[in-house]
Amino acid sequence: TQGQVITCKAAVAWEPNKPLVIEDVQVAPPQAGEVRVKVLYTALCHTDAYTWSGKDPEGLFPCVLGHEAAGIVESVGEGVTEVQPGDHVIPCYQAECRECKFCKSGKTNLCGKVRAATGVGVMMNDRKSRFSINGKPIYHFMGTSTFSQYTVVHDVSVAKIDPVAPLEKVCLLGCGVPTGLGAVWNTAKVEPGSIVAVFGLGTVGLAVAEGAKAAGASRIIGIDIDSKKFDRAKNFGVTEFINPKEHEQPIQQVIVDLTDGGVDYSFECIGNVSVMRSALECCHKGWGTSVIVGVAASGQEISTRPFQLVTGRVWKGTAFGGFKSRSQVPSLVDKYLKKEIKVDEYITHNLTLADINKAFDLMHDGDCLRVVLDM
Ligand code: NAD
Ligand code: AHE
Ligand code: ZN
Repeated sequence: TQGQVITCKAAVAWEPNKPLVIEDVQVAPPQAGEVRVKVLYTALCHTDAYTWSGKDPEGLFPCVLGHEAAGIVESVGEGVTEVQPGDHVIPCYQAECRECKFCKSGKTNLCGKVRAATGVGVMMNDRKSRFSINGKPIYHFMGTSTFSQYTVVHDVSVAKIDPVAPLEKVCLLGCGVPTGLGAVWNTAKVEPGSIVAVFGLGTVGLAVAEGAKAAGASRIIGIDIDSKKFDRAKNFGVTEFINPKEHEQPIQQVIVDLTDGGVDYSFECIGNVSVMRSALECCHKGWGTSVIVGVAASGQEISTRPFQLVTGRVWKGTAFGGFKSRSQVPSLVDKYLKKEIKVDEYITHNLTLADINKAFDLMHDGDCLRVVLDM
């Protein structure tokens, strides 16, 4: 198949909110600096649902969504040296070129090399898509487009992992789990003994709890409007639960009262701007730090009294938990193999690509964390 167009199945989002359609798509061979990957397993993340909804300013249609996956390199384009056909890989929506201003800064995991192209659904080389249906181009998404049996990614957007790792599990290390762990370890740098609040107990929030427990937090307060989430959350490290619906006072006040003035660290893992405010304002005066992890829709804005920051609270955000993708995803896979981090526990459902619309429906179900699709 090397050098040839591959025709395979992919779930195409033709329009916002319209059911995805399994189509025969043509996937062009990788050009210079590109890698064609046979995707074996992909999970669904709430960011896919967000873009599908039409609220993402970077959402372009028709497109192939998907960014949490694992697969095997099928072929590589000219000049690609770090991976070769047969390598097991995790596509990384957050690239790492190790050469740009961002990569060299030592201050961020964001990379500038291909971001301009991935934000508009094309590849960097010729600003065109590698996906088409009978000659009509279909946009890429987040530089990954994993809801396809084959995809083309930039070589700076693919992490080579230990071939021993079960791809049907480690696909989760492409987004949600690292995001939560890294928000705690890299962005907030939670110290032992800290009091932590986690808003939203989905995959990302539970990974925050897991990371906080590993970091030695003394209390991990989980906040969710669905009380059923608490039982499961205990297994991930949550020690106390609050349902804002069961309180008359603003939730930040409830938390401040429970913690002698506020928490040391808080994490918003929902994408709701009013919860982001609560998460900041439940932080302790003088040092409390709040990390925004959730993605809020276009047009939404955050607000608080500047006095909150003047008096020492810190507001931050994180993308992919601050992990440098190509360098650190392989180590996360190794940590999973050594049973130092959970992955299996976040998978609640397994389906096939043909059932992708059912998988999106399942995401609204309170019991659902990650659905993994066998491609
Ligand atoms: P999820 O839907 O599984 O989890 C959200 C949880 O929040 C649910 O348990 C829900 O019951 C709860 N919730 C909803 N409204 C609430 C409210 N008002 N108060 C308290 N709890 C509330 O989602 P997820 O897959 O865990 O993703 C969480 C967010 O993180 C999404 O916005 C996603 O787009 C974003 N995300 C960001 C990054 C990043 O790099 N920054 C990476 C992955 C995901
Ligand atoms: N296009 C969206 C941006 C969405 C966003 O913030 N994405 C996160 C990853 S979410 C993964 O589930 C991210 O890493 N952002 C950094 C980046 O470079 O995109 C919008 O709303 O505009
Ligand atoms: Zn995601």
